[in-house]
Parts: sequence; C-alpha cells; structure tokens
Amino acid sequence: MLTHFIGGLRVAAGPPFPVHDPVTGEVLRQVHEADPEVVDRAVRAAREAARDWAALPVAERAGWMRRLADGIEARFDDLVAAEIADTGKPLEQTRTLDIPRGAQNFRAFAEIAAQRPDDAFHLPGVLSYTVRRPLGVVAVIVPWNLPFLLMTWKLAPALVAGNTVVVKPSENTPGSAALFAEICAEVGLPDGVVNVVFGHGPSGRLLVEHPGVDGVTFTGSTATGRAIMKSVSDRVKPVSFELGGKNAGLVFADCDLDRAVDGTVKSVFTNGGQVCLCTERLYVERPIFEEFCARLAARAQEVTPQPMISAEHREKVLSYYDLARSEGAKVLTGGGVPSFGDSRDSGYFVEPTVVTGLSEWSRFNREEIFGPVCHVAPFDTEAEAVDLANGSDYGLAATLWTTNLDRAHRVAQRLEAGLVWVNTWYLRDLRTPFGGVKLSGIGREGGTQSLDFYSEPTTITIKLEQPDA
Ligand code: 6OD
Repeated sequence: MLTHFIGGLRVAAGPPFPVHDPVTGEVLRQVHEADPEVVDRAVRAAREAARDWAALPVAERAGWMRRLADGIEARFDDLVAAEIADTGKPLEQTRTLDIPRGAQNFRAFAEIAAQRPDDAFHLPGVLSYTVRRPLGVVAVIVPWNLPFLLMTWKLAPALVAGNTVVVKPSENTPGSAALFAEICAEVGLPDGVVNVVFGHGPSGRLLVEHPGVDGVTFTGSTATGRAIMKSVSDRVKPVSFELGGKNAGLVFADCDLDRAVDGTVKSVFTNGGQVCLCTERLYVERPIFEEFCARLAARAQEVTPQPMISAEHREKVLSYYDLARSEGAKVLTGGGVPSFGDSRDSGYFVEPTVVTGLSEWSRFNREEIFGPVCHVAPFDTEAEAVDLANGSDYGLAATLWTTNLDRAHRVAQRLEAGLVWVNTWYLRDLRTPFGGVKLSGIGREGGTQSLDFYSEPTTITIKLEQPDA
C-alpha cells in the first residue's frame, strides 16, 4: 500500500484506492487517498519547513538539487520499473527520457539558479535593485503521461527558488512519486521541504484551495486548468499552467521526405500519442500529399501499440475514432483495438490511427484527443499552411518540415504556438521558455522563466544624497 509522505514521515491515512496496470487491466497496487486532514497536515508540514529552507543561500539549495539528482541516479532501475508498471511505457523510452530527465532537471536548475544575478539599475542619485523571495508553499499537480519527468521539471525550480512543496501525482501514476519521497529521505533533505499526497481530483482541489498554499503549478487538461483557476481566484494565487494542445505539423514539398516521415511518426505516436506536444493535425503540401499519407500509414502499422493510461482514457480515444467515421473521415490505417491473443487483450490498447478527409471545423480536428492518432489534410500555399496551423483554439507546439531556411524562419515566426520545431520534434534545451498560448496555458516554464514564476521580486530603491560641491 502506498502511503503519503509528510514532514519526512510515511503517513497511512485516508481510504484506499486501486491503481491498474494499463497493459493487462489488473490491479497493480492500493494507494491511500488524501482526505482533508491529510492535505491539511501536508500543507502545515510544508509551511513549517518553509522559513529555514528559504533562508538557505541559493548555493546550498543548489547543492541539495545535485544530491537529489545523485539519489535519482542511485535508484535509477527502481524508478524505471515503477514508471513502466504505472504507465506501460516502453523500456527504452523510460531509460533514455523519463527517468534521466528527472536527474537532469535537478542538475539544470541547480546551475541556472546558482548563476543567476540579481537585477540592479542606476540613475544619477538613485540605485534600484531587486531581491527575489520564494512564493512560500507551492502545490505541484502532476499528470500521468510523463509522471517523473514533469514532477521533477516543476520540483527542481520550485525548490531551488526556496519554496517548499506539496506534490500530488495523478491517481493513475503514484509509483515514481512514492519512490522520489524515499529518495528525499535517503539523501537527508530537511523534513517537510517535499511532501507527497496521493489521490484523485478532489484531493487536488483541497490542496490548491488550502489557504496555506501560495501558488499552483499544473500540467494537464485545459478543463482541469480552468477549474483550478476558478478555485484559486478568491485568493488570487499565482498559477503556472501547461495545458492541452492540438498541435499542427506542416510538411512542405521541399522537405527531406524520409526525415519528415520519421519525425512525424515520432511526433504522432510517441508515448501512445499521450504527450501534450504530439502532433494531431498534419498539413502536407499537395504535390507530396498522397505519397506522404501512404508512407505515414504504412509506418503507423509498424508502431508497437502502447496502452492508454486507463480504461476511461481508452474509451475517450476510441470515441474519437468513432467520431471520425461519423463525421465522414477516410481511415487510412487503424481505427480500432489491436488483438494480441494474450493478457494484453484486457489492457487499454488502441490501434495507431491515421485519418483524412475531415473539415477543419469537425470536432475531431478541433478537440484534443491525446492518443496515437492524427488527421492529414493537403494545402497549396505557404500562407494557407500558416492559417490552417493557426486555426485552433490551442497553441502549444508546431512542427515544420522544410529544407528552405528562409521559409523555416518565416513560417516559424508566424505560428501561434509557444514552441516551434523545425526538422525535428521534442528536442529540448532546459534553459528555453516552454509553454503555450491560447487554451494551451499560462506562463512559461524552463530556465529563468520557471525561477520567475516560483518567486516574487521586491524592488528596493535608494536615494543617494550627493555631497555638496
Ligand atoms: O520536456 C519538458 O520539459 C516538458 N515540460 C514536456 C511536457 C510534455 C507534456 O505532455
């Protein structure tokens, strides 16, 4: 049974709930659900630890970040196993992306914070400078698609900026967060600096609404982001949101076709399409449209299916496969459920799917699906491609395939998206701003942008008297 981690102690309180193995549908483990008392205790523990943690010099907090990174590396295999058990992710991806990024997140923010100068401004007779103070206690609400990567992506800057935290991972993926709590204890992190509570949406709501919480960071659906924003509006708490996407991929006839097909397969199907950055709308210049569709569909058939995270999410994705047909799509490949002839048949798999023929106004093309699926449509001009890509309520990421450098810059700068990749996808420099526009979120994470969110500047201005001449 997984227990909460509060003030350095394991706390077994609240009713149990089951976590299912997405590969077989079987119950994997039981976890305690945080009730109001548990949430209150966690926030109080974080508040008690806040003053001493904030008072440490940033170089010392950076040292703790490096120790956490070392602790993650020491428990690498356990973390890989926990993440795979909860999500059904491929071993290779978990070993090369999800878990190493946890350690990298702590090392990167240790450097960024330690090297960051304070601002100072001089005018004749006036000196203004800023000091940054942590928000206090931050609620960290983590989704199920990249549980360890995204938890640490938020924790590292929050902690190094001097905040203490209460983390709530998704109810579907508590395993790597529970191990991280053990790592905090193993490296000797002061009690109460990191607290972890488990549970569903209502526990998350108790947490974000708690008066002892000073800020909220959340990655997940736009619907949940909206609900959080409403529930913290009374106290005007700062929020950092990375929300949904309906990301466009633009494939120009002058692209390197092999590279564009390879990259598109990754951008549509990685993690079973369950990454906010995945491409769901593809626009291909007409001269290569037929060939691109044929090659993409053929490659989709070779993709090893990854389970959806839950029975509920699988139903949602399958409902969009049905919707595509009812809205008049032509299904180029997939559209159903794979059959394995073993225990995976009770798991949460869906077929990698490519469809075409729908209008831009179809629900399929407007709503985020978050599965291994995309719609492909042709375009004739660069201006049309830009309009199609921008014709969405979302604006997280876009991908651009062309060998024309002028076009690459021209188009990239016109796209209404927080992130544009050219001839690649999901290539990351952790110092760069990361986040979306429109319904895809508020604010940016990454580098100094994260540190800015997790702290408040105070501007101190001093009048410097001039000695009499
Ligand atoms: O790689 C990252 O830093 C990041 N924030 C990825 C987010 C993926 C969302 O599903």
